[in-house]
Amino acid sequence: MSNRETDAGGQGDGVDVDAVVIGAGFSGLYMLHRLREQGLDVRVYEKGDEVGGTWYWNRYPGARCDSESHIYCYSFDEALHEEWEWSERYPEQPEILEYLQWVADRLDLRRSIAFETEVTGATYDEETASWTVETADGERVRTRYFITAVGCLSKPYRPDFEGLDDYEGEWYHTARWPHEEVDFSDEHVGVIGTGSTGIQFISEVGGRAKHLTVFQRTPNYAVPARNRPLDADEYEDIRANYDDIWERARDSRLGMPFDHDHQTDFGLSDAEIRETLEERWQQGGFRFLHAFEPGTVLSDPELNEFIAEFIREKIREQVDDPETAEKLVPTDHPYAAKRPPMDYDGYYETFNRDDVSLVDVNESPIERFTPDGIRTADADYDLDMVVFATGFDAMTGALLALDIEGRGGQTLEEKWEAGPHTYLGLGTNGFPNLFTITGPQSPSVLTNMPMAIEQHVEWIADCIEFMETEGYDRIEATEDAEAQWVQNTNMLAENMLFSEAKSWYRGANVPGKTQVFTPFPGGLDNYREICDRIARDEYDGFDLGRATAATTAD
Ligand code: N01
Repeated sequence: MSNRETDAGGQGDGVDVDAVVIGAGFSGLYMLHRLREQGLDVRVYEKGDEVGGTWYWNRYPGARCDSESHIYCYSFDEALHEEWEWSERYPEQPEILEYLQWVADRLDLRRSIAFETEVTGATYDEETASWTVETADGERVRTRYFITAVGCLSKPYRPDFEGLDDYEGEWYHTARWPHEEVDFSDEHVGVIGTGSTGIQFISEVGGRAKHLTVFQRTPNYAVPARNRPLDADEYEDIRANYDDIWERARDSRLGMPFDHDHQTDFGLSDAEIRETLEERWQQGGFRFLHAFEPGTVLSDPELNEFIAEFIREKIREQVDDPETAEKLVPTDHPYAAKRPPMDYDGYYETFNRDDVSLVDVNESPIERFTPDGIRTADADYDLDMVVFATGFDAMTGALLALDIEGRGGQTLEEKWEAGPHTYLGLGTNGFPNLFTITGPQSPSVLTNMPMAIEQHVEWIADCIEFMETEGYDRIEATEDAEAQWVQNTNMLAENMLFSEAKSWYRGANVPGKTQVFTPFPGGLDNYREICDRIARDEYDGFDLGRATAATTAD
């Protein structure tokens, strides 16, 4: 294999760099590291002025990861988890950001990253099997491999409410939170949205603001996280068992090393099911979802409804006012058919405070912003500040924003008009040498993300090594393999309860977006096996070849 790492100059075969990676979050950093280790010359473009990706942008009060810290990190380098120590069971945003900054320094990654550089376009050239990537500064760089590491939840979605321009208060989106501290103490604050983000924000800011008004459209099933500091003994235990922890996480449906108590509820009495759920409720977090095998929870309507009812009762117990409690109880979708959020600081109890109130915008829709606040169908709310916790144009938004043009001048936007079409979420027919880390139709957001990211990065790195060794310079998913993969993903989703929720998993949160279930719901363990088999079969379902120019020269 050629060692291509070069000084500033160009590459022997006419490209400027071997690989361009977009994004310097968990995926981009590891991709850069792996390819550099393989001797490739890699350039990373990052829009922010620091590494961190999601954890750079999402710095709203209360931002924390719902995956447990000891598994929300890289597993590929033992030294990294020997040297780093998390302070709490669930890591807070500043600590995750610090971790990624530390990794970037520890692996000397920064020298290959162009910060504050937005990629505005990428075009494929068939003759040379290369991509030309353009940045907002007008830089154009030619590369063999073009790898997106832009994250699944990185293009914020803000509803287009009438009158926002005339609103005289301050407003923020949680995913673009200012770097300076925002002082709520004297403010009447409104927050729109009660997804994972809204719930974290509300728990944190309820009681800190003079008054907090929560505008809720759909109530959610929030399960207690049971956060706490990690003590030295516990940490020692984690370190001593890391090999086993990683092996179990890799070999699991959700990328988490948790055992489930029961495969199904078959043969269990209601009292036994309740006892299991109660124990798991005390453990908290995603361990609750593992009371039963998560795939069963998401495909057995009766078991799911039993669990949903268990949570509804728990919500009612926590909220003093029965009318408010009923508004907070979800009834329109099965448990976990939308991403289940975590409750860190007594989310439901926040609504027992006099300085927090709940507005059900299903009953009384938001009509518009006024100069003083928000007008719903029933009332005007005077607000000094409004926070949009309204989520993301998920899974495809950030990819399509790159303005990617593939073979024959077809854009990715055109190709995905009826929803994303990929093979394994890694490649797309018509877009050779484009690899999409955690792309649509891969497990991504249905897992503990670092596990899914590492699997993708390693698969891509191995694929590139194979190409370099075998003398290929072009790889492209075939139309047939892609069609089958899309059909397979859709079929799996239709047989699960996901289809019963209007979620961002299906693009239902963004008006006008094509609605199709986007992540691969068959489990990270099964997905990994499929990807490994495809690699062993010399990339079955992909066309491997040489650039037209190279073929002609032969
Ligand atoms: O976004 P969301 P999020 N009028 O789309 C409401 C990850 N995450 O940022 O449900 C009124 O889930 C919308 O209402 P509805 C995690 O994967 C991870 O909270 O569509 N309301 C909903 O309540 C998560 O799932 C962590 O009816 C409107 C909310 O806004 C994903 O990010 C932490 C509205 C949006 O919820 C996204 O979560 C936080 C309108 N016009 C987040 N439009 C970790 O732990 C939207 N809403 C890693």
